[in-house]
Amino acid sequence: MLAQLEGGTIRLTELHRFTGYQTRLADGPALDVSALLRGIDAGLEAAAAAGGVDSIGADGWGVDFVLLDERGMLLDQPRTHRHPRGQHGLAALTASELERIAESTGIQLLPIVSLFHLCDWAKTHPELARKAARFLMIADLVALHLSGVAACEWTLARTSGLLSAKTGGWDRAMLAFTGLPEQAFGPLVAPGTVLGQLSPALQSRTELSAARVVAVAAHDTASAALCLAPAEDEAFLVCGSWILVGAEIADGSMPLDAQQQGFGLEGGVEGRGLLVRSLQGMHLLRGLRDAWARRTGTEPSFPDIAEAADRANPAAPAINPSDPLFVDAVDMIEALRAHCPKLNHDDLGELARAVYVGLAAEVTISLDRLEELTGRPIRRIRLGGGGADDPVLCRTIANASGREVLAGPVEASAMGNAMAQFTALGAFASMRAAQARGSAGCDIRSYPPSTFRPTAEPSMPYEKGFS
Ligand code: LRH
Repeated sequence: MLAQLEGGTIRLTELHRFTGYQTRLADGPALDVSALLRGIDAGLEAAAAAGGVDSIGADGWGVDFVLLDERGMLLDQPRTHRHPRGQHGLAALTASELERIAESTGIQLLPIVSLFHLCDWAKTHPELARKAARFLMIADLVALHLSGVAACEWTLARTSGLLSAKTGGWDRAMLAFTGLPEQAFGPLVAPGTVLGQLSPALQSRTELSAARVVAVAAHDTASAALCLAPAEDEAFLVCGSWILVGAEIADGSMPLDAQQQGFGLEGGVEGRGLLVRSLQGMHLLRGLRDAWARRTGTEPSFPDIAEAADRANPAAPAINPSDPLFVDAVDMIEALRAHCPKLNHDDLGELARAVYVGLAAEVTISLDRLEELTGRPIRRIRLGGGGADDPVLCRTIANASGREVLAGPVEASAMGNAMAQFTALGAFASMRAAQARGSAGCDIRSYPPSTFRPTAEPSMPYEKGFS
């Protein structure tokens, strides 16, 4: 994304979009790092063609990581957070160890958390684990590729389950759980830190001239929250593969009972805390589209799926999207069938509606809990990410929760990324100033709640999903 500052507001233009870096090995889902970095380089070439840039920052999804040896080579092909090893790592820990992890780190105990993946990997690869010289999250790896500087950006490191909620630094007891050498966990940097310059090798390869590489709020959720800038009586909702429901906690403290209610404390800019509940999100609809395409030979578009859901039988059941069955479903229609045999699996609209209504119900439960935890009424929802482009999702959430949804921008993470860079370059006096002005040009759509609130029964008690 190219970000340009015009009269104090940020304009984003897409330069290059790519996929193809997710792959599947015999043991489960993995990442193709070469494909990812090739895509990044193609983006840099597009930036050069567009006239060059002053700075570059990488943000990305949480919890996934790489391990490098002392020559900087990958020790193993990274698996994604959907790989079953996370569940194995979590299951091997005792209840009191899990309690200690939750208390020390403030995380939501989910099998996707890096800590659980590392525990299992180190146990099954003891030889390689001894050679681990550097642990990096994926956006940190991209920043290393760009700048030659290996650093762990703080908001992203928070998702690893390896930082102390109290000190904000690496928690040595958690590092010991992983079974990796402590030296592999290098310096932590705050969002807004200038890491260095674009490496000379990349400059010549991509024809992009010198630019600063900035550590932004590298966790995409933190970048999105920065852009969405929820007020005291608002929550943020970032709707991508995962749906993150949250509120900002200015002093970074964790309300009592937050973890029992399914929330974790994540990191925002300037040391702010983000009280977040991670729910399975648009990945369910993407999986449904792909499974439907394989079955029928025609790929429905997302607007087609949304429209079919809108017309579907309103009496059909909804799903509980937090069923672990959906995390790495190879065939989403089969997963929906296993989860809820009562659904008509030959009716795309009915399946999609079950997902929409289930998502909206989970979001509503989360918002109600968030109100209780923070003691603040939530009157509006600032919704960013791909879901902001889906009127059926926005309307269903507004109606189910009884709260106005303000949808947009779709590229909330990229916008937050740009805010951190412009602040680091001195164009904004502070992150708050960037938040106040930066996204003023964005198109925000309002979905007021209707007075009618759908009441579909969930097909599975909500407590049964991981929460
Ligand atoms: C959202 C997100 C979320 C999850 C992760 C897998 O994009 O960063 O916080 O932890 O992806």
